[in-house]
Amino acid sequence: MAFAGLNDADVKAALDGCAAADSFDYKKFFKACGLASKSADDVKKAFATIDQDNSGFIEEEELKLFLQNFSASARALTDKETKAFLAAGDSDGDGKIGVDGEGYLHKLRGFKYKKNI
Ligand SMILES: [Ca+2]
Repeated sequence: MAFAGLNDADVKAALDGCAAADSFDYKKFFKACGLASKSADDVKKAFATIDQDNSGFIEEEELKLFLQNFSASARALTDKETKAFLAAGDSDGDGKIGVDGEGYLHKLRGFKYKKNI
C-alpha cells in the first residue's frame, strides 16, 4: 500500500503532475493524491512520517523531501517550492510546520474542517 493508505494510482498521478521543477502546488497535490479527503487522523499519521527526526515539527529540510515519502524515486522540491509550501502550512510564522499538518487542512477545507472531522 502506498504512503498513508493512499491509492497507488492516485499517488502516481499526483507525482506525475508535479514532475517538472517548480510545478509543485500543495493544494493540487493533496487533492490529486487523495490526502485532502483523508481524515485528520490519517493526515496526522502521514505528517508524522515526514517528521523524520521526530522533533514534532516538519522543518524545511524535511519538507524539501516531501515527495520522497510518496515515492523513493520522486524528486526533492526546489528551494522556491519548499519555501512556498512551508509558508502555506506555517500558521504562526515560526519557520516550521506542526506535525499534524493542520495548517494545510484548514486552508484546503476552509470552515468545513471542524464540522466534518
Ligand atoms: Ca522534524
